Amino acid sequence: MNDEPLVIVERDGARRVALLRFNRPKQLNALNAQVMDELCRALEELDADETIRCMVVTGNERAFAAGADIGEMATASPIDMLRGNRIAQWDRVRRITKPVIAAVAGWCLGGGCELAMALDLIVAAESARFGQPEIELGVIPGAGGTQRLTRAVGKSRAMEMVLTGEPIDAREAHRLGLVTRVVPDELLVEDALALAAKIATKSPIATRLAKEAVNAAFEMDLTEGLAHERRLFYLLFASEDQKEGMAAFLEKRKPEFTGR
Ligand code: DAK
Repeated sequence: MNDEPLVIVERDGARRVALLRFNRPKQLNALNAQVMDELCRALEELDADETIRCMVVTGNERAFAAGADIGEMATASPIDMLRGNRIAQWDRVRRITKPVIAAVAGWCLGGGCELAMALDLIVAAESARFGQPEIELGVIPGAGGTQRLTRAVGKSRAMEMVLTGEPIDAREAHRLGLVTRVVPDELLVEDALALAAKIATKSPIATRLAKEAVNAAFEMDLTEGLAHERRLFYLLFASEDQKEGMAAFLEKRKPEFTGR
């Protein structure tokens, strides 16, 4: 194990947000088991922390993450891949209930791109490059790249990216709907944190269920998804935040959401 943290966590208590920064710059933040473990632990800890309502995951100016660590996988057998806890780690990311924003500058490749897509939304710096280059390594994406990318950008574009391994730039990613916005590199982290802070002013119960409902759109057909959404909607009427939100509107004041 490395002594230095490979994921650095900074909390902003006043804005109720946290920033998680990959710290493996020499390897372009390649996601080895330790990085993934630290990321999962930090996200789970923040998910359980009532003082934090939204998280941002970022890398550095050269890379969000250039993929899973190729050195770790190069000589692996299928059984090594199966026995390692890689899949469990990726499932842990999916189980985070609070909104998580990916703030991407530079390379966002392979598992890095899959991780960004597994989070809730992506803010890109102008320098961001998204790609699934696994085909160059004689494999295919294995952590959602053929599934989430296809849902995000459509079959033809996903096919081209997965079959050629060629990356797309931030503008193209924005045009295709893979990212929510493109900002100058020097403003990336502050922009993503400001977005997180805005989300953090909402009811944390409502943001949690909103995340669950939007994610359900990827997993359910329309009839099932609409029924699921309606159940979550009804459930919110059991919250103090729903009473507060509607009372505040009628009293023409700002709501104070407590997460109860
Ligand atoms: N793994 C390990 N090291 C990496 C790396 C990676 N993915 N990417 C870069 N590095 C290292 C380089 O080896 C180099 O190390 P030194 O030689 O300095 O020791 C250092 O980072 C700087 O890289 P370069 O010298 O190559 O820098 P350049 O600017 O010239 O090129 C690049 C940047 C991003 C174009 C290039 O580094 C590159 O092509 N990197 C590999 C990108 C790639 O193929 N990524 C996909 C990996 S496969 C799963 C979960 C996850 C996955 C699959 C399954 N399950 C849960 C089932 C994911 C798979 C993948 O991501």
